[in-house]
Amino acid sequence: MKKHIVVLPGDGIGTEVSEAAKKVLEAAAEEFDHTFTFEEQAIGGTAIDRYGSPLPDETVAACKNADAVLLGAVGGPKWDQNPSHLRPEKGLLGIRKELNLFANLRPVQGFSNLLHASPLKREVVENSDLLIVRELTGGLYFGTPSERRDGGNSVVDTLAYSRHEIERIVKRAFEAASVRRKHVTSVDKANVLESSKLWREIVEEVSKDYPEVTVEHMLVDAAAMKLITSPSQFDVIVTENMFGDILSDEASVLTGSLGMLPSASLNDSGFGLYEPVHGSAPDIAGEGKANPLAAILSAAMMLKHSFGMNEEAQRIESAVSEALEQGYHTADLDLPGGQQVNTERMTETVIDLLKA
Ligand code: GGG
Repeated sequence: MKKHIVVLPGDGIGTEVSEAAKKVLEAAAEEFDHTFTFEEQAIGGTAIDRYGSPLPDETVAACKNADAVLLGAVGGPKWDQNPSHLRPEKGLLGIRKELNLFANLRPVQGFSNLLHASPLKREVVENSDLLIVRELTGGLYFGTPSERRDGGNSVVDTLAYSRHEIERIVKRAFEAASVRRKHVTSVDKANVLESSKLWREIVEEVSKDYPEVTVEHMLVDAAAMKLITSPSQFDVIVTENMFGDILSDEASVLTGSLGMLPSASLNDSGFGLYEPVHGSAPDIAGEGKANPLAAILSAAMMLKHSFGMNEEAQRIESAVSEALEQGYHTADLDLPGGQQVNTERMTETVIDLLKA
């Protein structure tokens, strides 16, 4: 199969981890006789510095012509004082909106020999295997107006959702649950927010089309607590944009490191952008210390979700698992007795095991 992939390295460790994922995709293509072509484009702070925009038109056009997009990370202190239209994050939110990537899938699955890498007790982390389905193109991150008023002394952000936006993400979650353990936890703040009340109503309506899937509603504060005290009670969590952003970072504690969490952001037709959940980690950028596994696992998600290459994706996931079993790990993971390696060596190890 021939596939054209646009790579958006972005900022900080984004360049290092996207390069690692690209190398693994090249190795998978070679192993399975596919032809993957890659085209690099700018996004985030790097794009601001180079082109004066966090999301240049050329980047959007290239992504629209691609079969899939691989992204590293955006952001960094260099651009922290920029006005909001020149923030790196504007590029990431913009590309999600441009490509209509409303469904963000964030699987959280522990690897057996990383159980003690989590600060949580082993019995809490064991058997945690959940999928966070985060709405990605609505809510507070996109609502207007979002502005300062009264000479900067007051501020407004808008949390807006339409029925259509809620329905399509909730359906995605039920579809996902129906091929997993058949349980959906819908997370909201319906005791306070009007948007959450509509969210809850729609979840109830959609659930009628999936009688085999059980559903429960949970307030976001309770969900935040249960995620790290009894994570095995969750199968699929569906929630709005900001709650999903926060809960998935929290859930990374279950895997031992934020550097282990991959994600897929999909539109209606299976087109997707794939990126690690972590950000640009400016404190370690350029030092070769970054954990490439979240980006590599995101590449595996690309093969599965956008290209239907399940065997190829499985091979990458097994190679990652095997590398960790053999004790290889980057500095973010505490694996006593294992071998701490840099980004490049971790990537090479995965590639060697993929080809073995
Ligand atoms: N690879 C993820 C990334 O770059 N995250 C930085 C960020 O701005 N995240 C906000 C979000 O994911 O909504």
